[in-house]
This record gives sequence, structure tokens and C-alpha cells, in this order.
Amino acid sequence: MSYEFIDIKVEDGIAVVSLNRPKALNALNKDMVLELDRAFDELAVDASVKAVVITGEKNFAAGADISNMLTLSPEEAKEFSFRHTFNKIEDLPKPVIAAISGFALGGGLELALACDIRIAAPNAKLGFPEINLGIFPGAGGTQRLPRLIGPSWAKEMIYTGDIITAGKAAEYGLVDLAESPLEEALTLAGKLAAKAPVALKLAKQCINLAADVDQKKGIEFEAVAWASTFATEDQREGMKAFTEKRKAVFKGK
Ligand code: DAK
Repeated sequence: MSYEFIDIKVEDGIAVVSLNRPKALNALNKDMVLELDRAFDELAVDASVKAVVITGEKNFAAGADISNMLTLSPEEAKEFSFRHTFNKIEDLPKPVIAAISGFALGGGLELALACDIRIAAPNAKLGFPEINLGIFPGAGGTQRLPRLIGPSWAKEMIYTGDIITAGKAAEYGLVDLAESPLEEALTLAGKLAAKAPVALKLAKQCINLAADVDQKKGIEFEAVAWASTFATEDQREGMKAFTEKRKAVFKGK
């Protein structure tokens, strides 16, 4: 499948999705988000892909493309497709890591929030400047940010629109810091690609669910999901390998 605004490379079970509109600091236009949507449909069913990294060369993404939004009516704004795509990324049954350099702003930061883990370079700059445009984050930002860093810091970021350093974002627990975020993300993705895929997928579902349901319901869901790992060959292989004092080789079955 060919794309205009993103690139995808798959190597050793890891798909690297690169945002590629460098002249606009990777601002997310509608077509770019549609391409991400298609790409994540394919990554979901591609058994050779075990983990995904989203990145951009100099910048992650400086937000949604403002020129696409100048004349939107409220109805058109509602139809704008970001939230469906970002939900799809959040629900991908494989780990997704954002490797952030440069700007991750507005819709770009919302994209990063839909990922499981965010790794940022010390030079990265993050924020939700939407308030300065007379709008506010509308692709999951007001929901995912407070769940991740708490309502007080989330409100400070969203109300002020201030762009913060990666150091401050790390203090908030919004990102992990690394000198070379892509390298670090690839190392982590490689580690995750060797784990039991079904167990990893179920753990992700349980953790994501924790943000939405009360704890007792979450624990009930966890119990069912956990028991279902005993229907996998990988559970047998993992435990057999332990008793035989060797490294487990998982097949995703
Ligand atoms: N949109 C369009 N173009 C952008 C852009 C953006 N968000 N960010 C940067 N660019 C473009 C600039 O216009 C410029 O293009 P040319 O003039 O060269 O043609 C080029 O990228 C380089 O930018 P600058 O010349 O401005 O570079 P600087 O280093 O001076 O400044 C900056 C970097 C990141 C501080 C600045 O570019 C900036 O403030 N950019 C805008 C940041 C921003 O406000 N981001 C939030 C956008 S609003 C939705 C839900 C949510 C959203 C959308 C829909 N639905 C529910 C449907 C999300 C909304 C947003 O993200």
C-alpha cells in the first residue's frame, strides 16, 4: 500500500510509521489521518508485525493542520475523523510507542497520547496550544491527558496552551526521556516483539479498560482474560521453558 503523507517500514517484527510532511512540521491534515487509519487497519491484521513505533524525523507533529479548519461549520468539525483513528491506534492489539523529537503539539500530542508509551528527546516541545486558536483539544486530549498525568497538570496545560519542555513533560509522567528516542523506541519494541503476543494483547486490553470502568469490574474482566491465556500454546511454552531453564520461544498461538 502506498502513502503520500506517511512512510511505513517493517523490519524484524517492528513497524515504523513515520509522519512525513516536514515542511509543515508534520501538521496532520485530513488525508494524513486517513492514511494513518488505513495503515493501522493493516497493521492490526499483519501477523508479522508485533509492535509499532510512530515517529517523525525532526518533529513529531505540530498539531492538526490549521488551514484545514479555518472555515469548518460545527457539523463539519464533528465529522472530522481524528478521534476514530486515534481510538483505533489506542485499541491496536499490539504495543504502540511514540518516539518524539521536536514539536508534539495539539492533535500531534493527542496522537502520542493514544500510544501506549511516549519516549521524547530532551529537545522535544509539547503542549496543547488550541486555546490560543479559540478551540480546545478535541481528539481525546481532555480525556487521555488527565487520566495520564492527573487533572491539575492537565488543566494547567490545556487552559494556558503553554508549550513545555520534554524535561517538564517527564516530570508530569507524560513522556520518558531519551537522547535518541527512535533508537530507544526500537530497542523497547524489539524487546516487546519477543514476548507472548496474546498475553501482551490481553494485558493491554485490561490496562486500557482500567481507565473506563470501576476497579471491581476491571478485576472481573482481568480474571476472564487471564484465564484465557491458559488456552494458548505460548502459556505452555513459557512455563515449560522456565522449568527447562531455557528462553521461551513464543509463536503467538
Ligand atoms: N497547521 C498548519 N501549518 C502548520 C502548523 C499547523 N498546526 N504548524 C506549523 N505549520 C507550518 C507553518 O505554517 C509553516 O508553514 P509555511 O509558512 O512555511 O508555509 C511551517 O509549518 C513552519 O512553521 P513555522 O514557520 O511557524 O515554524 P516556527 O519554528 O517558527 O514555529 C511552531 C513552530 C510549532 C511554534 C509554530 O509553527 C506553531 O505555533 N504552529 C501551530 C501550533 C498549533 O497551534 N498547533 C495546534 C493546532 S490545532 C479535531 C480534534 C482536534 C484537532 C483537530 C480536529 N476533531 C475533533 C475533528 C486538533 C487541533 C489542533 O491540533
